[in-house]
Parts: sequence; structure tokens; C-alpha cells
Amino acid sequence: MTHLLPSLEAMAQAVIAGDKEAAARLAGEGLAAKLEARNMIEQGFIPGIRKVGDLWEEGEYFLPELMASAEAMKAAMAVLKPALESSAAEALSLGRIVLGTIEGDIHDIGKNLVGSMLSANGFDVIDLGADVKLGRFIEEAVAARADVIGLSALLTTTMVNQRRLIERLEAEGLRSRFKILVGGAPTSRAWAAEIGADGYGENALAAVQAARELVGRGDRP
Ligand code: B1M
Repeated sequence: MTHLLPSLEAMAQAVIAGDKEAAARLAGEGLAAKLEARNMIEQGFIPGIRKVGDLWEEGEYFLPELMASAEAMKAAMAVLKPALESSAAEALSLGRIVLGTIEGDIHDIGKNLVGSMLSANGFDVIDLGADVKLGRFIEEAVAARADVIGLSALLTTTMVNQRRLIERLEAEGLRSRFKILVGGAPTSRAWAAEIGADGYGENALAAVQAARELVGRGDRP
């Protein structure tokens, strides 16, 4: 049986249109046609959600459109996630990461993608979700004896909480127990250095590479 090849452009359009059914269907069709989940995400769905961000900034889209697009993006990701994770190469865990979106911030699409890619690359990921209180990151990391705490932030108003978490670890005498990995659209390598984080990932793949380096396994591709 031949499968229709869905286009990356159609995937982007489904997200822009906030069409949840189409996004999920196109993701499924892509998998059936043996397109790589990662390519569909990076070249189809992400450009779609970025365009939505531009439309919002230009005043073309309002919150309901933004939410419908986010739902469409999530529907596609739900279909693609098992394929991403089944590409896990390693049987042994490279390290344990407590991951979450920082306090005050409910954006979780990028964080989920980072979590899936870390799992797919052999990390043991404990995903605390979004809007995670600073104290909870610390409690969970201590309880899980985590190697790395991964902090996502999508708002200029919440990225400061990444700094606060590091300050809190220092105040509690726990800073040396964990490596801190930060990321999210408003953050940067310079920001990571400024707040004393140990690693920065510009995107999900870079986050995996940074996490490898943090656990002393940066040598592997
Ligand atoms: Co929001 N939002 N939003 N939003 N939203 C942005 C971020 C914004 C840039 C839009 C804009 O103005 N152009 C803007 C922030 C402005 C700023 O602070 N500078 C914004 C705003 C203002 C808001 C609200 C305040 C709107 C309002 O209510 N007035 C509100 C925030 C509420 C809150 O959090 N307290 C809000 C709400 C929402 C929705 C709920 C509607 C929805 C989120 C749904 C969800 O996540 N469940 C939403 C969306 C979808 C967006 C945009 C359009 C897309 C975000 C996204 O998912 N990108 C966004 C515009 C944009 O980004 N261009 C926007 C795709 C995702 C794959 O990329 O998240 O960047 P990203 O993740 C990347 C990298 O950043 C990196 O890897 C990922 C994969 O490549 N990365 C890491 C991320 N985390 C990492 C962690 C790491 C390493 C790498 O290590 C641990």
C-alpha cells in the first residue's frame, strides 16, 4: 500500500490554522510514509508555531488563536512522541534530569520536546510539568538524586526565576550537587553565563549535547 506524502508546509499550516485534527492526522500520515519524526517537528510543526508567534506579535492573532495553535501543535507532538522516544539508542541511562518549566510560566511545548529528545538519547527524565515552584524543583532533584536540573522559560518575566533557583540552591548549600541546564526562547548562552548556570541549549538537540557534556559524556554525537 502506498501512503500519501504529507508536506511539511501542510503541517505548518495545520498549526497556523489551529486545526488539531489535521495536525494529528498529518503527523500520523508522515509516520506511515516513513518521514522522520524529528524532521516533521523541526521543519513542519515548529515553523508553524513560530509563525503563530509572529502573527500574535503583529496583532493578527489573539489569545484564542494562540491557544488553538498550541493545541494543534500538542496534538501532533502526541502522535510523534513515541516515534521520537523509540529511537532511544542506549540501554543504560546517561544520567537523571529533573526537568520543568519554571515558576510562573505555563509554556510547555518546547520543554516537552526537550524532554522527549533527552529520553530518546538515553537520559532518565523526570518531567515535573510547567509552572513548577522553585522549591519543588529542589525537593524532587534531591529525592531523585538527579545529576541535572533542566529549567525552561519562555517569558522575559519568568526567566529571572532560573536565576532565583540557582541562588536558592546556593543559599541551601546544594548548588554543587546539581548541574543546571537552562533554555527557552528569551534565554541565551550569555544569560546562562550571567546567572551561573552550567549549560545552555538553544534547541532540543543542543540541549541533549549540553546535557551530555554536563554528565561527562560530551564525546558522543
Ligand atoms: Co505564549 N508567549 N503567552 N502562549 N507563546 C510567547 C512565548 C511570546 C514570545 C509570543 C509573542 O509575543 N511573540 C510571548 C512572550 C513575550 C516575552 O516574554 N518576551 C508570549 C506571551 C506574552 C504569552 C502570555 C503572557 C499571553 C497572555 O496571556 N497575555 C501567556 C503566558 C502565560 C504564562 O505562562 N503565565 C502566553 C500563553 C500562551 C499559550 C497558553 C496560548 C501557548 C502555550 C501553550 C503551551 O505551551 N502549552 C503560547 C504559545 C504557543 C506561544 C508561542 C506562539 C509559541 C511557543 C512555542 O511552543 N514554541 C510563543 C511565540 C514564539 O515562541 N515565537 C509565545 C515552539 C517550541 C518548540 O519552541 O518553546 O522556544 P520553544 O522551545 C525550544 C527552545 O526554546 C528550546 O528548545 C525548544 C525546542 O527547540 N528550549 C530549551 C525550550 N526549553 C528548553 C529547556 C532547555 C534547553 C532548551 O534546557 C532545560
